[in-house]
Amino acid sequence: MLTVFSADHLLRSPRTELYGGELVRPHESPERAQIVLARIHAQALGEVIAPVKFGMGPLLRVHDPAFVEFLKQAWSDWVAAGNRGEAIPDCWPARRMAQHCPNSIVGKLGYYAMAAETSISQGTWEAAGAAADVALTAASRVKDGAHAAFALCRPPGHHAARDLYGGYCFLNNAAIAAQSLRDGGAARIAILDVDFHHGNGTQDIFYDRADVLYVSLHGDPADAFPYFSGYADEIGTGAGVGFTLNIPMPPGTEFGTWQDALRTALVRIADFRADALVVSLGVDTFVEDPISFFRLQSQDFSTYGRMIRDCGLPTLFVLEGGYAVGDIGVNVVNVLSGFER
Ligand code: SP5
Ligand code: ZN
Repeated sequence: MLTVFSADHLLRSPRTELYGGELVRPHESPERAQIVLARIHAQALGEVIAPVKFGMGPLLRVHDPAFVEFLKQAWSDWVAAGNRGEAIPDCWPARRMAQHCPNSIVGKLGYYAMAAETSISQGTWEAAGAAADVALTAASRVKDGAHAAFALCRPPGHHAARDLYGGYCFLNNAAIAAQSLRDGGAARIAILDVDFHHGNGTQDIFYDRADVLYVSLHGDPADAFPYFSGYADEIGTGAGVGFTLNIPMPPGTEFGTWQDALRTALVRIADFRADALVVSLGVDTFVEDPISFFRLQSQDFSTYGRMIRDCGLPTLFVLEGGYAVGDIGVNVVNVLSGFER
């Protein structure tokens, strides 16, 4: 399988994550992508290429222009305002408050953030843009007839909505890629999100649409981030009713239960008759993941890679989460080689 990778992910290297009331070294770290890349080489998964630059056009197909402008300027505005640490919001437009975008950079951070753990740091915008180009380049190969491709994206994307960042995400790589496949002529795209967390951003972007099916398996939001999205009764709105499928699962979920949920997801995807499949591939379902509560073992990733292959659809894998850093390479490449087997 072809991999697309950009060393520009290294430009996203924040010092802080707000976690347990402390500022800790971020779980979403540069080592993650380097370890996945090393495993791809070690296992001879296939060619690794650099991305092509696509510019702003494809980003603006799914994101709000003012939000993208905010991301581009946030770090320099934050520094210009005299702040010494990394950029973290401290006030939000909560219930019954005004939904207006303020002038102040601190106000803007609260307006555009869906979570506060994600510090904005120097180079964040450049790395997020490179990750989107990685996804778009891999999508273009699938559009041109590749049976599959892997976008080794970092930072991840599935928590980023039309106009929200957070959950370690800034631009929604998978959604940008899915929309590019639609714009390239595919009538229907299915997105399968197997990251431990609900992809609130991807759901939000396609929630009122019948041309992009969003199916997610994740930790029950009653117990897990992002807490306010991913309940089973979220099924879409307007023309999109029935084109979002959420399968939340409780703490301690083992592979048997998860695999049953995947079968349900794959039946829905087959029924949808998609032209292509985008997989939001997070491996934070792993038993050793430090921030999650499913119990998948490394060999289970191979098993489900094969199950996804059995859909028989052209498939774009887009990297999302996975924080057991020592095992992330094995687990990701197990999915990809399980698919190729
Ligand atoms: C892309 C992705 O996987 N983003 C995940 C963002 C999760 N951010 C919040 C993590 C809070 C975890 N709290 C867990 C407590 C464990 N004891
Ligand atoms: Zn995740």
